[in-house]
Amino acid sequence: MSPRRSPATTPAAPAGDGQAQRARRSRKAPAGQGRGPAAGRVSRQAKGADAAHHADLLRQMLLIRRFEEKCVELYSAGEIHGFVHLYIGEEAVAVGVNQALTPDDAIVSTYREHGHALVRGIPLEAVMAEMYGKTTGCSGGRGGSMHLFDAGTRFYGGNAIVGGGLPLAVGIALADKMRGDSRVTACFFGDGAVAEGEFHECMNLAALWELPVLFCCENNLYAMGTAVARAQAQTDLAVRAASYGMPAWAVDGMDVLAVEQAARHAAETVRSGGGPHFLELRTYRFRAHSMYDPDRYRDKAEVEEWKKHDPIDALAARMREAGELADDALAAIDADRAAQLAAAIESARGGPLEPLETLTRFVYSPRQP
Ligand SMILES: Cc1ncc(C[n+]2csc(CCOP(=O)(O)OP(=O)(O)O)c2C)c(N)n1
Ligand SMILES: [Mg+2]
Repeated sequence: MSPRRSPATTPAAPAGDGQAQRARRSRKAPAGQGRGPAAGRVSRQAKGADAAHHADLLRQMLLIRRFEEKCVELYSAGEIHGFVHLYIGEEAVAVGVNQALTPDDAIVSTYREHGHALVRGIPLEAVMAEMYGKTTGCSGGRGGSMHLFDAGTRFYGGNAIVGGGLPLAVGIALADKMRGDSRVTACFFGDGAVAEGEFHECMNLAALWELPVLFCCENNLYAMGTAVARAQAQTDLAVRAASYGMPAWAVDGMDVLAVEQAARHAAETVRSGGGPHFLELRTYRFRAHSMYDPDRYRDKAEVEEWKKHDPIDALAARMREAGELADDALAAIDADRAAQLAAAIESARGGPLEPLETLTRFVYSPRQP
């Protein structure tokens, strides 16, 4: 079955009967996502700041892309094992949303979380070592690709259960609210999670208790081999969330600036006590579901069509047009990334494996006095 939506990305739009719901909760109407910087004259200084910001976004997306391309090589060479789910094509989502978060905020993600972990600031060496299952990895080598974790940066997984991160995020947000902290928990999950019962329980509780959660649904049109249109009666996923009385928006997830703008607006309202906010980020994975997946459920032509909307190429083109990207800039960033990755791989290869004697550590929590 072919998906109902074409790659022509939909401009941001409120979902469902959002107006009435927003009026009831007396929240401000969301800004027009997808618009560029404020119209009118832009000073040279502001232009310079924009250029530096765009370069930063480009570097972050390239870090994720090059990291994962390297993972493919290492996996094929038998150096890393287990399940590996690539985020290639979806980088604008993690990078754009992270712009709206502070170090005090929390992130909960899925098994497709390399990008979220890297932009959150978990050191590249610790992420790479985790891919190798070494004790120097961010999860002590016990998690691997699907279970990256780092309490220090408030990165609470890496969760392999579809929809499993949702109740965690709601719980973290409840704790923050009870403590009176003005923190946001950004919860990333796929379109597949929307079909889970816990999705609806979590939407309901978060809206009912006005919890500070930014729900980020990464709608890449497929849950493994099942197209959204085959599994969901309502394919506008933001409409599902809007029915719980929270502001819910669809955003072009291939446009990092549109994602950033929407996330900044949403995070601001969440942080100021406005309750949860839902973003449906319309995106696409260029690679198969995982390294094991032969990818036979979608047309090659569809994949090629979406690749024309590559978020990295799109930002680079925009920067070139604005005179913000020198001809050799991409090559220079890539050279930097290659050197960083080589060092991280070297360090991961040399890291120790967990010794057999301590293998069952952490299986049970120590007895409390
Ligand atoms: C509760 C549960 N059911 C089934 C699976 C098997 N499974 C792993 S990934 C996946 C698809 C999820 O798709 P989606 O939520 O759209 O995320 P995406 O992989 O597209 O990022 C499924 C069904 C699982 N891990 N957990
Ligand atoms: Mg999906």
